[in-house]
Amino acid sequence: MPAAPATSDVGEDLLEGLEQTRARTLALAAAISDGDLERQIDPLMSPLVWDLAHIAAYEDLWLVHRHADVPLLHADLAATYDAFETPRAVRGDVELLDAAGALQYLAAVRERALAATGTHGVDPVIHELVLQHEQQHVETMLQTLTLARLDGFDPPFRVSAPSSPTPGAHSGLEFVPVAGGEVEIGACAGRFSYDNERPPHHVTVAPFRIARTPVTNASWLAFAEGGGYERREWWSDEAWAWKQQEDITGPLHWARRPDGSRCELTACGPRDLDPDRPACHVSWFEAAAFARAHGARLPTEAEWETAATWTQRSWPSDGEAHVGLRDRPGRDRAAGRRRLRRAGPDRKRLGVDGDRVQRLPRVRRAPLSRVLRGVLPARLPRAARRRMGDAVPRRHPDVPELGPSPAPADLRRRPPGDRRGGRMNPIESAVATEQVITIRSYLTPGDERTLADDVLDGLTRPFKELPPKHFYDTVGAELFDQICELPEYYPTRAERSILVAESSRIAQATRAAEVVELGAGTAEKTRVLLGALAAAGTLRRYVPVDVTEAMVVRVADELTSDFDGLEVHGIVGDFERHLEHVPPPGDGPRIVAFLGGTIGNFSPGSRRRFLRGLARLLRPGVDHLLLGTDLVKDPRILEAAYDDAAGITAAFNRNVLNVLNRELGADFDVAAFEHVAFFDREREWIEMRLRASRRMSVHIAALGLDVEFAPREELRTEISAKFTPQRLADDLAAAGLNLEQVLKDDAGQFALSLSTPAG
Ligand code: SAH
Ligand code: AVI
Repeated sequence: MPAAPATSDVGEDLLEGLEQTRARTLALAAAISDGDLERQIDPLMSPLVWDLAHIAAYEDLWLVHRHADVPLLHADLAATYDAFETPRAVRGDVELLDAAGALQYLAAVRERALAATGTHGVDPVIHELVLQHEQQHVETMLQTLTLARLDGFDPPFRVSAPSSPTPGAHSGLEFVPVAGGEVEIGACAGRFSYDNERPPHHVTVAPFRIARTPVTNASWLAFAEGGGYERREWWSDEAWAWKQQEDITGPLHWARRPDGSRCELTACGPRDLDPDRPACHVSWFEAAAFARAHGARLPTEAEWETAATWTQRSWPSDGEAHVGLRDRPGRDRAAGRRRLRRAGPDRKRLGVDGDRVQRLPRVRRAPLSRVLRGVLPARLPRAARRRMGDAVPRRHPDVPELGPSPAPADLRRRPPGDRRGGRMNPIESAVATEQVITIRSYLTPGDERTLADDVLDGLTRPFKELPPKHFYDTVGAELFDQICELPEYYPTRAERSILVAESSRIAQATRAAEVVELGAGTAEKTRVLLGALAAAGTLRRYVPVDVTEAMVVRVADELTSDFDGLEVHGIVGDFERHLEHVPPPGDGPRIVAFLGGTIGNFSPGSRRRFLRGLARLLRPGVDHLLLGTDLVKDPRILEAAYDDAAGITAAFNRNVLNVLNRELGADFDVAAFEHVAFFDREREWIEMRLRASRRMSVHIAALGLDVEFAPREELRTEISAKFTPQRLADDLAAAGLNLEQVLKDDAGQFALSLSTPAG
């Protein structure tokens, strides 16, 4: 491979990378005392001074000695700092340079390396190798520091993957289809890569689906809390034996606080689990169990590489060196060797920032790159995991040499409480660029009061009770998603089957231009209806209303991607209090959809009041209410749906106590509450309760309240009313709605009704 002049693109890029990486190495060293640098923190790891001097020795060997044929600076140190001659096991016992000596060695070698590069140019392979080597050692040092858990360690850069800029918008379980076919994998010649990645070769990959973002802590937490580590059937024999023997109950650095909640032990000390960060430090066994629990499997290497290297192999193969570079606009890609997926302006790169993303179902352009931009900068430029692509360069505001800065302000998580209605907030400004999306949040700081009021009111009653809307934090929303997939939980499938069978007729009957959906959640089933309205050519706007902001943002993202030209006006708010903010109907008829049987979560009196409020959003004879109601049936079927064998509903139920612990500083011992679900045959509703397994006194700090639980005392968390045709007709009539059609699934388990206000 010919050397490139240092002034070429490649040369500049590599030299800049070397410089940035070194700044990072030095910043890390500066954050640690000499004593901690010099001692062996963990018998498995090298003393940190060994890593530092080894970086210098390696650079001297390759960039100076091998590249420019100049003798080593310290031939006497070569053996000590050769990874094979001095293996980890003995590095704590041999004599090493002290901290100052190691830093000096680094500086002296760098000077020589730059001089050698000046005379001999940049070698795209060797310079990249040295660069990646140093980056790996920064990671190794951070691993050591994670084991050390030094008091007050606070490096001037982020040491773990940052959180998603759109909180809750991704779970790591959103799958995209990849067509497969004959693809070329392996590393191209002329660029540095490890020998296990070469040579390039063709494999045939069957079509598959793959998650498009890393699995988040929220998803992993839901898995762990939902019994993921206890469910034998998700683990292979070998994995189970390992898990039992090692007593594995979660990712490596997760721990439990005394209150039972989980936290993460980082190099900077214990931290709250960030729900939006990628889950880290799990073994292959755990990852396989997680995948199985989600009806999936881990990808093969060929699948992963196919999905992750969308355009990588489409770089010129004319011998020109583009080592490890991101594609640049205008660079000729025509000579690409990849057969099936020639990169083009309309193709996306999965897992790679910065490029255009094709409109695929459930994949959006801007948010994907936003999320990845949030995730990628934690890596050093051109870290060994090059397949994921390079970070968009963003400089640290205070220490420019330290590389990428945190996400720009408009993409950062909003501070708690900054959720004023009507004002442009960061989420709005982030999505407003799409024009077709508007999202307004009506949850104000006062909404914490609503939770507090509900808790004060509900837990001081003789029969304790909480309203179900507080189930749906990020974890709760994810658990509800899992409930919808459970074999026992039939309502979602039944309602979906009605929509699949009847949506065209609903579209013909309503000619709706807009769908307002209350408690939209993931709007999974709504897509079927929207599809039919789009096919009928009437659909213009979708207005999801949900108390979970992340759901509204995600649905807006996904649906504008799925439906060309669809306008989305999202409302983050409480459908019991914020319906006045639903925009007036545009041109054309409107459907107000209230699906899933959520109407059943109201008590009978408030149910009718609520339906009356909905009727006010509708114009008689023009607009329709599309209401999903679960039907009365065999209590055994009903009770199984709310007390599933996998324990997901139990985890969903208990999660409301986690919400109280987190939001109100309560100290519920969550595990000490049993999940109870039964069908009240007289009232014909399901009740979910949490039963105290022993006497308990719970302190709720934000309310200055102590709540006593007697042994076996129960707290009602949800009712879910089931309907007879008569009850449905009576409720609608009482709300001034004329029932036009009742549609049922084949098994007669669930009903969808269409009604319109009486004129
Ligand atoms: N419609 C979806 C989701 C049902 S789950 C389906 O049929 O599968 C109930 C949804 O309503 C959740 O997304 C929850 O966040 C939302 N929700 C519950 N109470 C709410 C309230 N008071 N205001 C707004 N949204 C609410
Ligand atoms: C959202 N709602 C209709 C669900 C139901 O069935 O009442 C919530 C739920 N609770 C337990 N499982 C599902």
